[in-house]
Amino acid sequence: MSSDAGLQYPGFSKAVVRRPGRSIVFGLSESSDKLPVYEKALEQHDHYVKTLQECGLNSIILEASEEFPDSTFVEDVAVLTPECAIITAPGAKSRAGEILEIRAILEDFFSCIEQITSPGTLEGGDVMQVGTHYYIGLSSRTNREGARQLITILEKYGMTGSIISVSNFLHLKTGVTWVGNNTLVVARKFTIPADFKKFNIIQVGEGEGGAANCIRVGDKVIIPAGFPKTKKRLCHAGFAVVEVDISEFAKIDGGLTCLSLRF
Ligand code: CIR
Repeated sequence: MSSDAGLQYPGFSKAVVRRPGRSIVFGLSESSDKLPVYEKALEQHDHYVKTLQECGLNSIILEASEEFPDSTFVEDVAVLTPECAIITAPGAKSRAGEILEIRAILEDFFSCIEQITSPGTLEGGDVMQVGTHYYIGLSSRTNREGARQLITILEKYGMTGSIISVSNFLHLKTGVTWVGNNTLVVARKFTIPADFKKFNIIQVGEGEGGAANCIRVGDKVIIPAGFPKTKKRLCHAGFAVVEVDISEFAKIDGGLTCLSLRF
């Protein structure tokens, strides 16, 4: 496992995204009473997709689904690996139906599709890939059975997984993301487990909790706009940083990784 820690970040070439619908105002939220403004969310989403494209990803843009207010957060409904796609079993009841359409989309790109099944629950925001190893957060959305099923699937394809407890955060990747070069970006409230001691840790700046959820694409690290201290730390560590404003999505607990499935 430790040999995976220094691996190059995977060379993704594509991203699946789903445009937000007007129903985004009904998205689940634990952190704020503020409602996203639909028009602004659309604008920010366009800019997000453009940034992924500029970083070299071809985008597969799905139409909005009004039926599922949180469906723009496509990351939660699948875990994509180089060997297979795994359709998840969202722990949030209102999101369970989101998995149906995503399977049909992914069938065009993956010959092997697996599925997490009840009583297991798992959301992609709880899965952090580091090389061929996947850290799985146990959260209010992902249970031990869901994590166990995912580890069994990963092992079937020659990959590995292990469990990390998550508290204080919606998902594991709300508190920590891997940006390659053996480096994790970590929120200040995130309790660093012993398993993570082998990594270089970049702690986000004071008052910049939202900055822990970043995306590495090619040689760039995309961070949410408005976190200058964290940006400086990443630049200082040698990363090329690009900012994207996702303030409307943050109002309903969404971060940068949740808005795409990269593979
Ligand atoms: C939810 O609560 O499911 C959405 N409002 C936010 C999902 C964010 N997803 C993620 O961090 N992977």
